[in-house]
Amino acid sequence: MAQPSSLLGHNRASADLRPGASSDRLRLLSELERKVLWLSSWTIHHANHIRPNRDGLKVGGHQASSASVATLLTALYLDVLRPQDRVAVKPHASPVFHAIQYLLGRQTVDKLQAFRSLGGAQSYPSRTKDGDDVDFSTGSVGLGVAMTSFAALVQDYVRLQGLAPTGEAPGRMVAVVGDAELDEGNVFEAMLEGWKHEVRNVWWVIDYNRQSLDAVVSDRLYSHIDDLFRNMGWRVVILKYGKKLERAFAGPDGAALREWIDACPNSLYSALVYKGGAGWRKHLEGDIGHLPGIREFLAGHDDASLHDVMTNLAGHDMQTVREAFHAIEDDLPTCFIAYTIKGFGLPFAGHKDNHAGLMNEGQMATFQASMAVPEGAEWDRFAGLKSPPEELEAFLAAVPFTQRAQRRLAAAAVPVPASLPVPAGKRQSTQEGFGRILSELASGDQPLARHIVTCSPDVTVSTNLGGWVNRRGLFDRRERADVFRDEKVVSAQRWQMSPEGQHIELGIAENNFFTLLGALGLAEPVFGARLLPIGTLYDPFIARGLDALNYACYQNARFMLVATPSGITLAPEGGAHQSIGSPLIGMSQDGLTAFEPAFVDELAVLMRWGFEHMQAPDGGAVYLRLSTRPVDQPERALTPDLTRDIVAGAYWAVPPAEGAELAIVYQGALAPEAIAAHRMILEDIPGAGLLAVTSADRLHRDWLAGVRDGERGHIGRLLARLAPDAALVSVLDGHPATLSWLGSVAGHRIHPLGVDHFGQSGDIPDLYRVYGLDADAILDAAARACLGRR
Ligand SMILES: Cc1ncc(C[n+]2csc(CCOP(=O)(O)OP(=O)(O)O)c2C)c(N)n1
Ligand SMILES: [Mg+2]
Repeated sequence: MAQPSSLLGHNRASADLRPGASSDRLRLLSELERKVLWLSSWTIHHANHIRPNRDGLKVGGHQASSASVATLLTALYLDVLRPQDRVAVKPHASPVFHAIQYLLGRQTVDKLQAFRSLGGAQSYPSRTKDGDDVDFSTGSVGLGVAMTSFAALVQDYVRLQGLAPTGEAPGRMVAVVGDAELDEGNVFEAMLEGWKHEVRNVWWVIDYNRQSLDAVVSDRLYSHIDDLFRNMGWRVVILKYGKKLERAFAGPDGAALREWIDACPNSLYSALVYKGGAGWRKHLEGDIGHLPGIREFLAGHDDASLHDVMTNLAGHDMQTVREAFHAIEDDLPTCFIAYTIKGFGLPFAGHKDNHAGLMNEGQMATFQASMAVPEGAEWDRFAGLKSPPEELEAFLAAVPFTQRAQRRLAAAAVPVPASLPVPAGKRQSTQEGFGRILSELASGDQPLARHIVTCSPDVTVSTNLGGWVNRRGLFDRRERADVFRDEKVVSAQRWQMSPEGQHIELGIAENNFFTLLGALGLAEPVFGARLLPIGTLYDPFIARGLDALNYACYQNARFMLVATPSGITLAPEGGAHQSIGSPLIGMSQDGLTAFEPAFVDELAVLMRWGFEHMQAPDGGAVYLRLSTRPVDQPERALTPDLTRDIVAGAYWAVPPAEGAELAIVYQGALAPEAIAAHRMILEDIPGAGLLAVTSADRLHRDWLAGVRDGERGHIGRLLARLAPDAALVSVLDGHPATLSWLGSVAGHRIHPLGVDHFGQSGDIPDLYRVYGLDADAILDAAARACLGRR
């Protein structure tokens, strides 16, 4: 069996010295582990074979993946974890997680019976949809793993900053990892970043069943996995063989048996696991049967017990697993590589096609009999177990993990001032305005600023966070000098690092950036600390971390994403950096409200709203798409009506005459072109309106909600001023579909301008001309729109 390159003797824990540990404990845990295996298998079976199926679709659920971690998860939840620990369970072990919570009285039978159906236990553990206290959702493999590392960083941050409840020991951030999850690059990106930040209190427990979805993994693949971890400062604990195998190895010619199994290719081992005792016997006889000790060993076991010994991998050996977990007492990041068998204890154990395999009725009946679960008692918590229910009940009631009723925490809201300062300046970009607003906040002593934490994937300075960082410093667990400053090298940036710093500087990996934003954005429920995370990156590179962004939103993490520069307006910076589809991402991403202000006063309004939205019970994350283009700022007062409309997503910059036949609609950095074109149009169409859109996302959402109620929302009310057959010309530096739907609101004809191809460097006049976004292009579109009038 392929194994990590070295087995460290000192990592093999030998005795459980924990107070209270006893053979009783082991007996009860082993019994409950059986029950967990039963309940998880039965939950999936019930959903697929017993519950009525209305649409003919496969329901699914993963009996083999679940069986693989029954021991590990039972040991963790029923013995090892403490209330402050937080866990990401590999997605396909959801039934095991729910079964354990059910045993603990934290999950209902109704939800198990409704597994994978509406309102039931979720297919993959979900912190927002499941009621049994999922800490971190999983589903997209690799992301939950990385999440634990960033959560550990956030735990350090809130503790060192004095933002977390005091008097609590730090929790361990634990990921139960499918071995194929390590194919995902984001896991290694997270490891590297974790190493830079010296993360602590992270455990990754790898369910090393050497099988993925399609296949048995290559023998060579994992030969260096432990080195990889060690290079990143992790302790590696390899759990390979269980007590029965270890005993066999200690017997006559046991060394040969160990050598045989160590050398056994993954696929042969898996095939023999599937075939059972006779298969083991044949191969052992053929390969090492000439040795007297092996002959004796084989003669001493019937097929069933031979199979039992040969499949006694450490990940299924409760005693070995407990010893290993309890042996860790420090906070060094620790990776447990636990050898397991996919489908352990089930008829398709080890079969290469078992990922989606389900026991059929006959196999389930045999399995049920072997579990001694009487018919009708399938959901019973203790049926078929030997220990008396009172003893099991008492054991479960004393499980350390549940000794605190509430593991989800709350923190008081931070007051948000009635308005944020609008930086003075006749001509500035939204990106510059953002930097100045934050810088202003940094120099004050408002509680809001204390709770803001910023982060950026190596674009802190180029996204204008420099002023904030100069004042608030970088976060590091240790005090670190700013060498350039100490050496009197002139620089506009002060990079003082300390535990008080409020900026977390990341390497370039955007996936890490979004995972960190997710972890920071869950600081309240997970660590009881109120954070207002702001993350900056270049708008095009949202795509680079999109799955992690989606993952953060899926968990209802609260953060402010500031993406700048954006679109083709970054002009000379080149075609590779142009973002076209990001406004559509902003519109379509659930849990994220997207804005694209044109002016700095709008930005101040939206940031203020964002800080409240990030804290509201029914709020969410916020995305601000900004630009580096300096534009003339309007001289105006932010009246309550204007403020409200900026937040609602649009306002009339120039209101149309009642019944006007044309309106120009713009979003973001193209305001000057729209304003110029509109001014020219007024000569021919004096009543034409100019509509400023600050959030296509909010307008669209409100419109859709209104459509359901027979109304047209905020945008419907605005457009009602136009003639029923009026024309619209919309323009933005992004995909035209962002605004083209406006034509449907009141049945107006629309000419949507925007960017639908990209990749060209240039200056703004050239690019706007080439892509058809300049004032001339808007005028042309308006003329065509008016000519095409019915
Ligand atoms: C990002 C992503 N890609 C693909 C999948 C589909 N998928 C689900 S499980 C799986 C293989 C998982 O293997 P492993 O992590 O070893 O878990 P096991 O089933 O062996 O417990 C794949 C490819 C997914 N869930 N997420
Ligand atoms: Mg696997």
